Amino acid sequence: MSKWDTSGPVAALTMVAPRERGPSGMSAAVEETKSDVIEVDVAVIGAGFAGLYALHKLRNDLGLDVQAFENGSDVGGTWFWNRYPGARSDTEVTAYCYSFDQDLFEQWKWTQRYPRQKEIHSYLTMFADRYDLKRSIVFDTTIESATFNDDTERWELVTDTGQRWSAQFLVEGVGLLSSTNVPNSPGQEAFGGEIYHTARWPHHDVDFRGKRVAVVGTGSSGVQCISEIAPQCGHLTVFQRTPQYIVPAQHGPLDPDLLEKIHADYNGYWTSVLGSVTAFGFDESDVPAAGMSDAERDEIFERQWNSGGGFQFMFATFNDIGTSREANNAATAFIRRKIAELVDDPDTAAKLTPHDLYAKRPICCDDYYETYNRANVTLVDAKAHPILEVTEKGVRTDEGEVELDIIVFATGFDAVTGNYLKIDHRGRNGVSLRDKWANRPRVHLGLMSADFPNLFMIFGPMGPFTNQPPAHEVQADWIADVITHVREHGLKTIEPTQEAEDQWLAMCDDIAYQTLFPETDSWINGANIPGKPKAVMFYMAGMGAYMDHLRAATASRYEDGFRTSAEAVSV
Ligand code: N01
Repeated sequence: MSKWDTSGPVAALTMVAPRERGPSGMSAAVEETKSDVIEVDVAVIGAGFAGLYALHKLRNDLGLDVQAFENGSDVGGTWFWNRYPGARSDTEVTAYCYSFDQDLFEQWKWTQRYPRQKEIHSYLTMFADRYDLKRSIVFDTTIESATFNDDTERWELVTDTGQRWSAQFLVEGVGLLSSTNVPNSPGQEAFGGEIYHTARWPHHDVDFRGKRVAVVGTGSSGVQCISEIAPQCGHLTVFQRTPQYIVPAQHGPLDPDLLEKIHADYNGYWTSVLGSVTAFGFDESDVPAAGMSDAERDEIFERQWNSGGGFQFMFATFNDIGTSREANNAATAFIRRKIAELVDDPDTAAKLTPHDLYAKRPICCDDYYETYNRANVTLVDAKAHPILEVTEKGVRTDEGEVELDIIVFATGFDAVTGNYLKIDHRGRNGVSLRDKWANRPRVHLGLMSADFPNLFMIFGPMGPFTNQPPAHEVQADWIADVITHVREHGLKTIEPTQEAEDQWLAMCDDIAYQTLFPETDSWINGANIPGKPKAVMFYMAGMGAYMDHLRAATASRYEDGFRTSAEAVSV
């Protein structure tokens, strides 16, 4: 049983189970040399989609000595932690997987269009086994600090278990959406029932039968678990702070025609995925909604509503929903009408109806609005009536106490920067990453930060706002090329110049402010975390355009926008 299995409220609340350290997950060599510094070529942090591929690429393809670290007790990253009821990918699975190995793609049989957590976790386990990755991963281990030694020009890592490692290169795939956001309502310790966060779900089944359950939060995690828990429990109370626009997923078996199309032209399929804006694998629209009649628009929205998908609704219908107020208003008006049609009680429908822009990460979920027609579901407007305290029996708002057996926090993440800032990174001359990013994250190409040589962030801040697995592969391949370049040219370090980093940031801002995304508060711009600076954290021009920047850096053989160790010494 995993050490992360939690059965009581306190373990789940603190999100840190007591450490039961033992030899499991740690190689004998590591056990023996715990007090010594162990030297490797590359340290990889994280064993999710990103870390596993980076480990494979750098160790198996490049032949480097690579050690990976993972704070979970198994591979999977997001798909290790997010085991809540209803957890599944909302990206069509043919694009939510690795692309580099066609045999792997052909051999692994996905069962559904949007697979559940268990199936994706099995896929990643199979991937780790297929490429013999686990022997290079230390599990149950958190990197606490990463310090660049100016004399040796290597990274020195210290783990929470007291191990010390030294690596020339540090590759971090620590997760865009991994560092949990847990409300600190007073009284949580006193609650007599069970408390869970969706992203730290226990490994055992939670029995909802006959129970009074609350779900707090209605983002992607919340809507999935609300739809799944409602039919199982006694009574469900949903605490919704901000309503969102939710379209159906239209789950079902994988479309055999799509599979056949991919088999017929495997490389062509992935070229089109990587050349698109979202890298989601569907045909994006090149038609603007602005200027079309309402009837024409509604016909297209209706067709998409019936074929499902959140990104599809935003990007396959028209090409200007994220940029044009007129197009955005047309989309929101359509969804608002659907809510009114689907929800029986007009007061509940009114509470579920958003009035802001459709400019958060789009959500899809089947039967979401219909769930509120169930007699055992109550919706609370948590903006008007926030949870004031958790009591022994439930939660208290200004309307009184709601008695509960189980509280589920679906309250999201300190996204994008959260896990990077948990590690005490010190770059050249002791410069702290936390200080450098105090006002906003600063990362060139979403991959490297000035004064932090040889440190690579897969899906770091200022990277593309896209489907992740294909983008991870692209970034890890680019990192592998940079590392090869450094080694083949007898260099010791490489890092972006300050000028290049500043230019990248300015360009990301410029692009983002041409969209509507900065105008709504969400994890995309850090606005969901109290006190976190609100800032653009993505390159919003799409995957195809992003790849052009990576190709340009490679084509310049890292002359443009980078400095290497010899230059660094003389600066
Ligand atoms: O988190 P969120 P998420 N009291 O930040 C509310 C990916 N993902 O875990 O909007 C009461 O979107 C908060 O309210 P508000 C995907 O990229 C993918 O759901 O801040 N409520 C909001 O309703 C997704 O976008 C998949 O006012 C509080 C909710 O909690 C990203 O992860 C599945 C609160 C948080 O929504 C994040 O999704 C799951 C408080 N104190 C996740 N604090 C799939 O592929 C926060 N909230 C399907």
